[in-house]
Amino acid sequence: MRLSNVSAIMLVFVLVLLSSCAQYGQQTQIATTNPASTASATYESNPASQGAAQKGQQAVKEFEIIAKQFQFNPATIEVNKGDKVRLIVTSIDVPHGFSITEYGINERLDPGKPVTIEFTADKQGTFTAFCSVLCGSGHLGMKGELIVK
Ligand SMILES: [Cu+2]
Repeated sequence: MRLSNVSAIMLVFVLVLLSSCAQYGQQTQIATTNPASTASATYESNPASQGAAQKGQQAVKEFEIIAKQFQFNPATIEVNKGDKVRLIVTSIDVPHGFSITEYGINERLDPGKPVTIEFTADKQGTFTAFCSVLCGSGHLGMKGELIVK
C-alpha cells in the first residue's frame, strides 16, 4: 500500500513536472510568435486603411462602358462634382464614337480596342453622351448620360 502510494505520488509529480514543462514550452512559443503576428496584422491593415482614406479624398471614379449597336452600357454614369473620372469605353461590334460636347470629349471607338477617357467632372448637371460615328440605322438614338451631382 505504502509503496504504491509513493509511486503514485511520484507519478503525479512527474506528470506535473512534464505538464509544466509543456506549458512553459507553449508559453515561450506564444511569447515569440505573438508580437510577430500582431506586428504583421497592423502592418497589413494600416496601408489598406490609409489607401481607403486616400481613395475617399482623391478618388478616380472608373467606369467600363461597352458600346454596341445602338447603346452604351451602362448608359448612365453618375459622379460628384470635382471627381476625377476615368471611362474605359470599348466597342464590341462596329466603329462607334463617344462624345460629350460640354466636356470636350469626342473619341473614336474601333471594335475591340478600349479607349480611356479621363477628365475632371468640374461642371454640374446632366450631359448627353452620344455616338459620334455613323454606325447604322439606330445611330442617332445611341445615347447615354453623364450626371454630375
Ligand atoms: Cu453611331
